[in-house]
Amino acid sequence: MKRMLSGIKPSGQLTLGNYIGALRNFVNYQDEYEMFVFIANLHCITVYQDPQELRTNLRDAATLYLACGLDPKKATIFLQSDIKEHAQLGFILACNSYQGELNRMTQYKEKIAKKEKSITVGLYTYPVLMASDIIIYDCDFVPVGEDQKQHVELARDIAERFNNNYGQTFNIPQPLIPQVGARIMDLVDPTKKMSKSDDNAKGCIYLLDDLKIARKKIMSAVTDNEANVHYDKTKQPGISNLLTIMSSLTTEPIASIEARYQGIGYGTFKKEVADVVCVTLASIQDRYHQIKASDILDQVLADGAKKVSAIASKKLHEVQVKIGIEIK
Ligand code: ATP
Ligand code: LTN
Repeated sequence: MKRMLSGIKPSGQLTLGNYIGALRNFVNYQDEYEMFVFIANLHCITVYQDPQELRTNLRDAATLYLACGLDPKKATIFLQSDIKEHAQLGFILACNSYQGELNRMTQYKEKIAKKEKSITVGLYTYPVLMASDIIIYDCDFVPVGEDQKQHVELARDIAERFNNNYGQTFNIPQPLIPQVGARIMDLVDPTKKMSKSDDNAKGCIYLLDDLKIARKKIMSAVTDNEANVHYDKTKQPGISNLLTIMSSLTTEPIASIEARYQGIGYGTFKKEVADVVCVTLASIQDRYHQIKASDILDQVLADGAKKVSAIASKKLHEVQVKIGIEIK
C-alpha cells in the first residue's frame, strides 16, 4: 500500500476551503492508501496564537478530522509536536537547504510584498519543517490544496539533495492537487483564497458556523453584473467560486450546473449553493457534537503518535548516522 501524509494548521477554525481542498480528500483516500494525517500545531505558531484559543482550535481541528469522516481504524491521526523527531530532522534539513530557496516561497514573498511587520524566523523556515514532516515518513503522496504545492516541491528538492549527498535515504514524495476545488476563494473578495486566519469572517465559511450565518454569507457573496451563471475565473470570479463549491460538494460537473441555470437569476443559484453547503455543514456538525461528547479524541491521538513515532525515530537515527553526528 502506498503511503500518504498531510496536515492542517490549527491557526483558526477549519474552513470550507480546508474541507474541499484537503480534508475530504484525506477521507476519500483512506481506503486506498496508508494514510497519516496530523495537526500541524508547530506550523501555526509561526504567527502569534493566543494560547487559550490555540488549545480550543487544536481540539476542534482534531475533532473535525473525525467528524469529516477520517476513521482512526484506517487513518493514523496525530499531533505534530508529539513526534519530536520532526523538529530535529527539520534542523538537519535546514542545514541542507538554501536561503535562496526559502526566499522564493510564494507565501513568504507575499508577506514581504505586503510589508507585513514581525515576520518571524519560524515563518521563514517553516517550509523546511514541512519537508521534514513529509520525508521523515518516506511517504509517496501528499494531498494538499494549490497553495501548498510549492512547499511539497521544496520537500522533493531537499530530499533529492540529501540522497545525492549522503546516499539513498528518503523517498521522493508527489503532491496531489484536486482537479476541482484546489483553491476555494473568499466570498467577499473572490480574487483571494478563503483563509481561516483572515480578519474578515464574512468571506469565509467555517465548518462550525451556525447554519443561518453560513447561509447568509453565501447569499451575500460578491458576484457581478453579467447575469449569467457561467464559469469564468477572470470575468466572474465570484460566480465561478460558487460553481466550484457546488460542483465539489455534489460532484455535478460545472458545465451541467451552468446548463441548469441558463436564464435563471443569481438569487436562485445562490440559494441552491447555500442549501448544498448547509447540508454538508449540518452532517459534519452533528458528528462533531457526538465525538466531542464521546471523549475518544485523546486515545485516538495517543494511538496515532505511538504508531508513527517508531517510524520517525528509525528514520532520524538513519539520517544522524549518515551525516556523521552519532558517535557509535
Ligand atoms: P491560514 O489561513 O492560517 O494560512 P489556511 O486556511 O490557508 O490557513 P492551511 O492550514 O494552510 O489552511 O491549509 C490546510 C490545507 O487546506 C492545505 O492543504 C491547503 O492547501 C488547504 N486549503 C486551505 N485553504 C484552502 C482553500 N481556500 N481552498 C482549497 N484548499 C485550501
Ligand atoms: N504547511 C501546511 C500544513 C502542513 C502540511 C505538512 C501539509 C504542515 N506540514 C505536511 C502537508 C504535508 C499549511 O500551512 N497548510
